[in-house]
This record gives sequence, C-alpha cells and structure tokens, in this order.
Amino acid sequence: MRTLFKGGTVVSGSGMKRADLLVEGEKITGLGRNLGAEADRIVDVEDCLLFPGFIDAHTHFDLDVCATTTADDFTSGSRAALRGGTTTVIDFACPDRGESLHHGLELWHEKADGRTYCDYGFHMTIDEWNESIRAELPDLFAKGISSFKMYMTYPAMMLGDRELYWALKELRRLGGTVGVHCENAGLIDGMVSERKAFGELSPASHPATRPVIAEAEAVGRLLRIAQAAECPVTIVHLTCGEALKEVERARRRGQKVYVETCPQYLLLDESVYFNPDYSAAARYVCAPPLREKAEQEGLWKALRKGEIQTVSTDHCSFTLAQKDAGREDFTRIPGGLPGVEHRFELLWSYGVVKKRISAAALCRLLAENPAKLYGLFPRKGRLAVGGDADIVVYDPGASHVIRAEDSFSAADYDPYEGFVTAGGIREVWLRGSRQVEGGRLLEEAPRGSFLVRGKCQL
Ligand code: DUC
Ligand code: ZN
Repeated sequence: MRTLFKGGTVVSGSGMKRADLLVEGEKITGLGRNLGAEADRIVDVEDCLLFPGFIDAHTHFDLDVCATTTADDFTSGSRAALRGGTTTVIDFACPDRGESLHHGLELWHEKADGRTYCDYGFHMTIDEWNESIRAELPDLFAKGISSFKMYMTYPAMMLGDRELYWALKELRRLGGTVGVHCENAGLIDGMVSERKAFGELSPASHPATRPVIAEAEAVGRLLRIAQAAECPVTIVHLTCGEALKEVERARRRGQKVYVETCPQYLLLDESVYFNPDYSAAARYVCAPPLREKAEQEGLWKALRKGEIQTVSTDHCSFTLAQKDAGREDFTRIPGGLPGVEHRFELLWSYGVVKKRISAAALCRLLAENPAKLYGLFPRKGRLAVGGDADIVVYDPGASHVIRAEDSFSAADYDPYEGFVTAGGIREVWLRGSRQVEGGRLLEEAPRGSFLVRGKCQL
C-alpha cells in the first residue's frame, strides 16, 4: 500500500518546506514536489503542517510511588501520548535497590509489551552502585538500553557523590547517555524538618522546601563530578535560571551538557501551591516544584538560543484521590503531573504562535534532538526517506480547549485545564498506519513496539 500525503508543509529541525510525502509499508519512501502518480491512496493535507512523530523521553507509566501506583499504565499513558502526536515514549525502568537491572528490565517489558499504543524504549534507573550492577551494564546495551538515570535526591534511590562518580566513569567508558535528577537531598530534608516542627504541613510548604538553590547546587555539583569523570550528562527537568548558569559554566569549561525542561516549568508557576483549597494545590505537587513565574522567560530564552535541547513531560499521573494522601502532611503527596497528551499542542500554541520559539526549534526539541540524544536517529525524529512513517498532521486553523473530561489520561484532572490551543492535531500515523483521526483513536489493539536504541548522536 502506497500512501501519498499531498499538498502539505513538512516541518523539520532546519525549517519548513512545501512537499508531498510518500509512505510505503512502515517507511517513508519519497519526499518532494508533485510525487506519487502511482499512490494507492491520497491523504489531502493542504493547509496542514506535517511533523515527525514526537518523542517524549521522560515518562513514568505504571510506576509505584509513595505507596501507590501511577494512574496511567502503559495502555492509558500511550493512548494519551499518541493522541497528542507523541509516537515514541522512553519510560524509566526502575528496579528497587537490591534487585538486578535485568530484573527491572524484565519487569518493564512485562508492564509494556503488548499493551502500548505507541513505540517505546526504556531508560534504566541505577539506584545503587556495586560490582554486580557494573557487570550487568554491557548486556543492557545489547538489549537496547543505552541511557541511564540517576537521582541525587529521594533516599530510597539516590546515589552519593562517590557512587555517582564511579557510575559516570563506567558509563562514559561504555558510551551510555546519563540523565540525572538534580536536587540537594540534605538541604530538602533539613527544610522539611523545620516546616514540620512549625506544623506547616500544607502544600504551600512544598515549593519552600525544594527551592531553586537546592536544584542549582545539585546541578553544579553533578557537573563537577561529571568533569572529574569526563562524562557527558543530561540534566533532566531543569526549572530555573540559577541551574542554567551552572550549565553555562560547565560548557565554558568544555564539558558536554544536555538539558531537558518540561511544559509545566514553562507554563505553570508556584502560585498554585498557595491555594487554600488542599486539592487545588496538591494536584500540582511535583519535583522539582513549579517555580516563580519570573523563571519562565529565562527558560523560553534558553530554548530559543539552543541552550536547552529537549522538552519532555515527566508524565507521572495520579488521581485527586491519590493526591489526597498528603492532607495531613505535604511530604506524603505522590509527586508528579500528567502532560504526555498536550505537550506538542501547548508548545506550538504558547511557544511558536507567541513567537517565543520557531517551528523548526520546536521540531528539534520534541523530535530531532531526543532522537539523536537517545540513539533513535535517523529512524525516528525527522520526516525523511528511509525513516519510520510516524507523522503528525497539524491543522493550524483549528482550536480547542483542554479539559480533563476530554483527556485520555487516567488522571481525573488536567493541570492545563482551560488552556486554549492554536491549532489542533488532525491525524497521527505510527509506522505507516493511521492511529488517530479528529481526536479519536482508531486502533482497538496496541501496536507499539519496543525500540532497541543505539548510542548518542547529538
Ligand atoms: N518527579 C516527579 O514529580 N515525579 C516523578 C519523579 C520525579 O522526579
Ligand atoms: Zn521523572
């Protein structure tokens, strides 16, 4: 079956051009003007933009957190992703301390295989460092896992500086990509104890106990450790200008540093935590927390200048009932926000249309850069001959209002409730098959496949 996308404008990391797109089976086989006299079917995309299927390199589906499990599993999470134009997610496999990385990998395959509507890969979380973990690493690469995550906070998962150093050195040797959650655990712990001593247990204490300096200190320390280990690193979910300054310093020293931020840090701010209605405030609890509004422009500027390479969501969803766990103590609120469904439309509407970033930059941030950083390029990340036919057809003339009741996530609220989009996704294709049309999912059965990923190309 040959399908011709006729009359559209193809967007890539380097710009936009009018071109037809020919798809055969799962692959793109032609790109140019006036293609395809011999096509079996024609999709009229006049007045539409064609984007490569987007990659969300930071999701948490079916994850146990704070004695509960995320609302979205791989089925509901990937349906939401696909509907929003995300055709690939990279989720975090998280073995508990004491379990092998291979056990974690098997567990994540059990959670995802045969249940996932978009394509998917896994990062591997390393939450302790010892000889047997080290010995497992080469085989993980052979199994398609080329990126790793480490935490500088959360006592059950964090690595100390010594272990971070050793792990980075080994991953550098093996050619792995490393993402790190940067917040100073001791500082947070001390501040939480102070708040508790004063009986200040509401969600308003959440941003106060995880301040910008706790993030910036950890970013600065990580980058010095990475310098010693001579290892490139990715700062995941960076939120603030102080942390960006640490990145700039490291880059000036000659270090390779990649940065990810998330839509919540670009579009929402900490004022929501001061709402006296517990549920209205608790729903926004995530780590790092939302910041002062003044931080947002700095992040947009860094996106514009190419100082931030990717925007992923850190999708980690809970229902309002789950968020209720912290009514008496804000530290018991399970942390995380849904977002996988709306990332592209939000960034198009509040980034490109508001002239904060270009369409090409958006394409780099959501597709091309994550594909390169996480070893999926050129199969994913651009619309080009030989690549997977993952295609988002965007109608810039449409519009809709984001509402929880319309969203596919299993969370029963939406942090972007009431946001109005400029444009709307008309269709989403996954490897040559139309999966979404007019906001409806067409396939009954999940079609996503596991992606064996290579090394960083960015
Ligand atoms: N932060 C969150 O808010 N949720 C999941 C993990 C994380 O680091
Ligand atoms: Zn995360």
